[in-house]
Amino acid sequence: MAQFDAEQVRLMEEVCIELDKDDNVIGEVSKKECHLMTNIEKGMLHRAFSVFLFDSEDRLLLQQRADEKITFPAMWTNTCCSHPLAVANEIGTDLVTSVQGAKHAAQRKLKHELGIQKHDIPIEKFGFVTRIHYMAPSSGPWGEHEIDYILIIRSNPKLDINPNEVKDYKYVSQTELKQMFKDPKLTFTPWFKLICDAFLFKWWGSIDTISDLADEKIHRM
Ligand code: DMA
Ligand code: MN
Repeated sequence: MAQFDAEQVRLMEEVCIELDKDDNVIGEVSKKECHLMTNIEKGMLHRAFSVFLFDSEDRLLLQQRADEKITFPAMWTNTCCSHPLAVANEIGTDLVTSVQGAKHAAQRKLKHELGIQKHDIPIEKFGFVTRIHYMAPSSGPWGEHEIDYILIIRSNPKLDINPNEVKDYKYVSQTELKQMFKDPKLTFTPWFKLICDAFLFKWWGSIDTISDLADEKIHRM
């Protein structure tokens, strides 16, 4: 790990939630162990969340991951992604409590990555839409294999960017995002592309009534 950023190496010690393929909690495992392809190839799966934050002009806040990130560095992606941890207010035992846990984790990481204060992102303003199960290799020994809780929120937050996490950010309309996808100089995270291709442009335009589109399914992608 000597070649990696010390702070990102430290964060690899976080304790993630290990799952079976139906999203039942089966254990606790370090972020590092969860993201090694050798473990993923044996079926190891963990819980994650992805936030899509839209401003009052219906633009989506994107971030470009920092060069320091160990997985998927420098790629453009949705507002914020991370993992609910195996701690009391983030781990859940059924779908209702797991969704609540993902929202608490989202508040924690929106603050850590983008400096967004809780009053700009109150728990009750997050809408849960669905869960996505996907696997994607990154570079070297690293990859992702997650059940990802998709959360949507409307807010015009004040930002205070953490450069160890985020290299750049941008608010985009649907047209601007489609233009970005055509730019060969830009790269995007695999989960963001999957979610855009399957769902995002259907959700966009219904952000304030997103719970009407919610389901209890786990979409295997
Ligand atoms: C992991 O995101 C979560 C998903 C949905 C890929 P991440 O690599 O940005 O996690 P962290 O910010 O905790 O490093
Ligand atoms: Mn992960």
